[in-house]
Parts: sequence; C-alpha cells; structure tokens
Amino acid sequence: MWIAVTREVGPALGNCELSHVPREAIDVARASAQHRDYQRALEALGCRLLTLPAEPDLPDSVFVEDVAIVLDEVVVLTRPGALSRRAEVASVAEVLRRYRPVLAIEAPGTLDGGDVLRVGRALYVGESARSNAEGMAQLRQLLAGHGYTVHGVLTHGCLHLKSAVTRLNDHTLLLQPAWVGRDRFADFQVIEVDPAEPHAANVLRIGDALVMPASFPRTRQRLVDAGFHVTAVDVSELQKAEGAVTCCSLVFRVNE
Ligand code: CIR
Repeated sequence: MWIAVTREVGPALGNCELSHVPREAIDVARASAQHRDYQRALEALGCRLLTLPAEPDLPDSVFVEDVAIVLDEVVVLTRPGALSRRAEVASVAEVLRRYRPVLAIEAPGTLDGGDVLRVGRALYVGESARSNAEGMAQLRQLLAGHGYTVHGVLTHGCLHLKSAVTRLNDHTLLLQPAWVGRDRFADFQVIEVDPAEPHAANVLRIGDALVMPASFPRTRQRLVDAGFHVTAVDVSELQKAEGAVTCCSLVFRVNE
C-alpha cells in the first residue's frame, strides 16, 4: 500500500519563493480546489492520504516534497536551500517518524527534495541554487550503508533537478534538454518534453501510472504514445508558485 503525505494549501501561498517564473497573483481558493483534485487523483491511484494542516506563516509549505527524501529503509530530512522554507521540516518529520528511522542533513549542507531523483538504487542530485555540495556529500555518507549511490547533476535555468527530468520507469526518463544534459543519463531511454511545453518534465509516478499537469497535452500525448497511463490534473495556480506535481506529495510504500 502507498501513503501520500500532503499538506493543505496555506493562505500565504502568494508570498512564495520564485526563481524562474514571473510573479502573478495566485487565487488561493482555486489553488486549494486544484490541490484537492490532485489529492483525489492520488487516492484514485491507490494512495492513502495523510494530510497535514496548512501552515499559515509558511508560504511554500504545500510543497512537502522538498523537506524529506523517503526511501524504503530510512527518511532523510533535508535542510532546504531557501531560508524561508527551513521551518517546514519539523511537522513533516513528525509524521514520517512513524514509518521509517529518520536521518537529517545538517548545516552547512542544503538540499531540496525536488533536487533528488531516485531511479533504483541511484540518487541523482541537482547541483542547483538550493542544494549545495555539502548537502550532497552528507546524503552520500548517510546512505552509503544502505547501498545507494549519489550522483551530482548540473542544472541550468530551472529550480530543481526534477523540474528538468523525472522517472517514467526504471529505464526511461522524461527530460527537458534545455535544462539538463542528456549525456548524464546515457544509460536510459529518454523521452523529451514537447518544445512548446518547457515545464512539462515533472511527472509523478505512482504504481504503473503517471500524474502530470493538464497544461501539457503535447508531452502527455508523447507519453501515451509510448504506452504510459497518464492522469492529468489542473494545477495552474500551483504552477504560478513554481510548483508542479512531484512537489505536492511524499509518496512511499508501507506494509499494512
Ligand atoms: C520554491 O521556490 O521553493 C517554491 N515556490 C516551489 C517549490 C517547488 N518544489 C518542487 O518542485 N519540488
């Protein structure tokens, strides 16, 4: 069974961090409604939701992916690169503690979960403005005993590694070549986003299905043509906060 940890959209979402998208007014009520549709999509794919209450003073706290990396054996709490996001970690940690032993990235390391792409036992870590070399080194050290390898990947022009590349299955990736080099993933089959949809590389795999934003029909068609089952959700207000679909949940397996 799958658990999906999510957090309700908070009233301060409009004051979110933004790095590569222009600030636009965000309709928080609409963002909440879209987030509920996203939660329902996860439930329809077999996830049990564990939803934290909104954090009124933490604008980006709906993006729970960035504060923890949940693996089969352990959880690694991150130390987010944006100072405004550090206080998001504690409440998510409380929930995850019930399911896994908890490790943590310490200062001066920084790491955002959005920068960590897991494929099998390999973790690819974006060398982004949010995740530094010390954070990656700590991650490598914390996980070496569990058989994970950690590989740095340079990104450019996007927020996180998973803005640029996500896993479709254990040998296929969806990738935006303008933001991350294909050569780093030479061992994988790669499907590229449609050039008209630069932000389309962030998809969330649950079981055998993929969840992706409804705003990328051309890339969606590429995935359908390749044989993937895709659920589209309208997350347009969350996209204005530079979020997408992986960032709004932490999905992991439990034996229950
Ligand atoms: C931020 O800049 O931190 C938020 N506004 C967006 C975070 C999105 N996170 C993700 O894609 N993993």
